[in-house]
Amino acid sequence: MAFAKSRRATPAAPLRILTAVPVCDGHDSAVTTINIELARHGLEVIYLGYHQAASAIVRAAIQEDANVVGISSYNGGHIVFFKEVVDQLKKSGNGDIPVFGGGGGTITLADARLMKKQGTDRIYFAGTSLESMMAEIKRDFARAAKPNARFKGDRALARALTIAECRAGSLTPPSARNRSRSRGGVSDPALQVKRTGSARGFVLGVAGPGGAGKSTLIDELTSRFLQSNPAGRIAILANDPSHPDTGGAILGDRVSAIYAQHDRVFFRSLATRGSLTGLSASAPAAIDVLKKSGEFDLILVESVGVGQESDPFGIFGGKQRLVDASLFVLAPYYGGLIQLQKIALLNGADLVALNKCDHPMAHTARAEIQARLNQNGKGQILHPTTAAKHFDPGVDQLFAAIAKLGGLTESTGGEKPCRMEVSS
Ligand code: B12
Ligand SMILES: Nc1nc2c(ncn2[C@@H]2O[C@H](COP(=O)(O)OP(=O)(O)OP(=O)(O)O)[C@@H](O)[C@H]2O)c(=O)[nH]1
Ligand SMILES: [Mg+2]
Repeated sequence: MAFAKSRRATPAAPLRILTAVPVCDGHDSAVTTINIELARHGLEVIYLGYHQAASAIVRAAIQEDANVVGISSYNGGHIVFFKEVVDQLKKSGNGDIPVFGGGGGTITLADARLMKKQGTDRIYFAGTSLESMMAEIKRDFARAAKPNARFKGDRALARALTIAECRAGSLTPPSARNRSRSRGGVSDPALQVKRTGSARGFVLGVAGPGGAGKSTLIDELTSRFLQSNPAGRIAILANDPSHPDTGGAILGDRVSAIYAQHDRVFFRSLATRGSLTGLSASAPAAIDVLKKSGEFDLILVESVGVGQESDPFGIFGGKQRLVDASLFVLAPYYGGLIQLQKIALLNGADLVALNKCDHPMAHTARAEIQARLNQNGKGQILHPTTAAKHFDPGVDQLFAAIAKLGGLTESTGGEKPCRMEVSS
């Protein structure tokens, strides 16, 4: 589906496929090839990465409300592994999500027959043309995203977000989009999930250039949240860009999300589907759904990698304000002083982090950015962070600042790793 060519007001939603690799034994290029090919054919690929347990794949499939799970396996053990994923999906009441995949020459015909009996939808063998495989996937795994009263817990929430995404459309003209947004408000029964309380949740928007470390930093902040709020739940809405030529997308923020495996984390990826704001057009409705669920103390919204002019969260008042506070994340290689002056979000962000402080340019960057913030005269403090390192004191301080703004319990310090309490 090409956004540029489509003129329909509400184009069919792209198929969302979750891909993962159980163990990477050196055969890492196959999943990359498959992901790229899927996106090239207009699919949204939620990529989980390597070394994924069956429970991790199942959790992600539920929260992402994936149409289908695709597993690439070259390390052996496929008969047991695929069965485990299928069984866990069924056991959790999500057996409607099919599981399929491939492993080149490592999965034999006899293996595939047995796997089919055990519930795997199908296996693609070496030699299958990529074109025919893509055509079959698009034909067989498309589905209408309808409300489903049987879905419980995270799947019910996930389906409400899917419906919000579909309703927001992509190429709808602004007037139609506003109508669809108001239809997509939580008064719409399709977007209501079982409420556990009144609307709540402190919403923090996280923006910054592509690759600055937003997702990694969010993951480290998640760890601090889990540690310091023993009963709280956190939601992450991770926006990534759709390709304007094909309509497909590689939604890759889960690759950095180690702590998304915790029971108290809800993680959902959103493709921009032609929206040029740095967020999916469904983001306002999605935030509403999460808030009205009453389940979350903190809701983090990651924008796509944004440029100098962007205002994804409406913090300058030109459009609806979507967040309670905003965090702008920069890496030390932003260019020079003139580039810093151009970045609008540095004027309005409540919090600013210079990430990748392990980089040789960080020292100079820190001085330049702090000077830029001083010129704003708003008392903005620069938080130096190294998100790639666990227990970074800069991330501790940043979390403390967020907790203060959001009325959350502050971290007790990063000396203890957060325990991964998972149910399966
Ligand atoms: C490239 C390759 C390598 C490269 C990997 C490079 C990399 N960075 O990935 C290198 C040279 C490193 C390598 C090394 C080895 N390899 Co090798 N390798 C291959 C080869 C030729 C292609 C794999 C590939 O990436 N294909 C590209 C994908 C897209 O195509 P495909 O694999 O044919 O998959 C099809 C479908 O299965 C499907 N598919 C695959 N995954 C998925 C996922 C989803 C979601 C979907 C929908 C579909 C799908 O898509 C394709 C459609 O045509 C395969 C042969 C084969 N075809 O399997 C052997 C193969 C997998 N390797 C093999 C072996 C033995 C090895 C080595 C042990 C060799 C050695 N003695 O050192 C090492 C082990 C690596 C290690 N442990 O470190 C054997 C495995 C035998 C077995 N039964 O286990 C194979 C089958 C070759 C053979 N016939 O003997 N290998
Ligand atoms: N050296 C170093 N690398 C980091 C740090 N934080 C993140 N990275 C790495 O930077 C790369 C990009 O990180 P992400 O967290 O995916 O960045 P992002 O801003 O979310 O990227 P997009 O969502 O694509 O815009 C990854 O390889 C991370 O491991 C850091 O503090 N130091
Ligand atoms: Mg990211």
